[in-house]
Amino acid sequence: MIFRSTSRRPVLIAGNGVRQAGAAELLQEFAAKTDIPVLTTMNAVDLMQDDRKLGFIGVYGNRIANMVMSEADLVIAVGARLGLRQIGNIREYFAPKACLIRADIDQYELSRSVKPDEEKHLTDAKEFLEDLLAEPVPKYTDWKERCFRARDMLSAYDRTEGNLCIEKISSMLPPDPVVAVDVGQNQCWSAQSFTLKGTKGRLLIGGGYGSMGCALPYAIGASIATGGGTVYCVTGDGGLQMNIQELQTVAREKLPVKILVVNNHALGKISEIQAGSYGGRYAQTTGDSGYTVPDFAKVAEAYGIRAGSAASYEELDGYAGWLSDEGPALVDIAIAEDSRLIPKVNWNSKEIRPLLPEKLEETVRMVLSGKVPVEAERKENGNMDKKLIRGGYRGRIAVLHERTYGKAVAA
Ligand SMILES: Cc1ncc(C[n+]2csc(CCOP(=O)(O)OP(=O)(O)O)c2C)c(N)n1
Ligand SMILES: [Mg+2]
Repeated sequence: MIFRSTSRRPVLIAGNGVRQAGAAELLQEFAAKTDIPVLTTMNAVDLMQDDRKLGFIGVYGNRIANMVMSEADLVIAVGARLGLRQIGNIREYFAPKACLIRADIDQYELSRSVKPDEEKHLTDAKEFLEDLLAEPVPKYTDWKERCFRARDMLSAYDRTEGNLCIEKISSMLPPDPVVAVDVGQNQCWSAQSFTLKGTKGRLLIGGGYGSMGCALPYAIGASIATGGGTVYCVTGDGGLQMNIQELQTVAREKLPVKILVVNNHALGKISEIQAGSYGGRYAQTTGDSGYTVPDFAKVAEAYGIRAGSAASYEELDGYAGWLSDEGPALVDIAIAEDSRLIPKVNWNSKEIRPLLPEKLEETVRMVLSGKVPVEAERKENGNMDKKLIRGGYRGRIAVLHERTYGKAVAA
């Protein structure tokens, strides 16, 4: 037996190894059969999308995913190497209440322990999931519902302009889209905020390789591999400038690659570090410190690609037709130079910054830990909302209130 039936709050973390092993469908089957919440790593975030999405764990992971991890009492990690970015630098803070079971095909990864008493399975992810599926695992519907309820309670938080831009793009894509993303803030916003419709969509992410400029070649490769299929390429302005010559390949091959430049006119991921850790001493990362960008629409047009600029992601509606037709296209979407990447699990601590309002944090944790019956929790939310509205959170909490109650009524 792999599963521990005494567990009350189990989760499964799926890494990209699940897809590599051809077990993406088995994963869906396992999730549907057991109702065990499935979290992912950043590279595997496309394995659990649509209304099944709780998000990915780790430093820039979705807040709800990291909060669920901290309440889980059993973590089964499959095809996820659990590297530093996923578990943080203080191992005791990683899933502090949980027993850990790891399944990995790479002996080297397993030779490194994440928890002293972890159980390791050197095995193929598909075989492991098949074995798990054959076991009499109880159904965890109540726990799963709590996780999703907590997710909905947090849905008004952690949405910077970058997240909103990705949400907008995401809402305009057809079911099961193929999306290639680049490196930097745009990558993390994409992993956090894409919600792909359907079960077969792909987010092609370079992950730990961190190779700026990968998105456009990924998109070209994916389009050719699917017989000239439509592929969406989400890239930063810096990344696009790394492989901009590939626009010629897109034009020559007439590939339906739709390039969406999330353009903060900055090497945002680095300027953010310079802001936070180097006292705002920017160097070659922002307009004023020696980094500049060309007019991408004009550049694309010079390559013979249809192109336009959007002063804000809200203007993307004007380009809806371009996103669904046969030809290549580029839309340069402006966002603020100082748009930030949140939330972030603080190094050396378990804090997720920015901190949530204290009462909300407490309520979400109580919902997850099962200490609050659903009815009491609704009441609690009502009280909390009133308090926070007085505290000046009106806009954000109003959304929270509506969503929490909207769900409750629908249920
Ligand atoms: C080839 C390469 N050079 C440098 C880096 C370091 N690096 C990581 S993110 C980043 C900035 C990316 O800027 P941009 O493409 O505009 O994306 P943003 O973070 O602004 O979304 C840099 C320089 C890298 N990952 N790869
Ligand atoms: Mg940028």
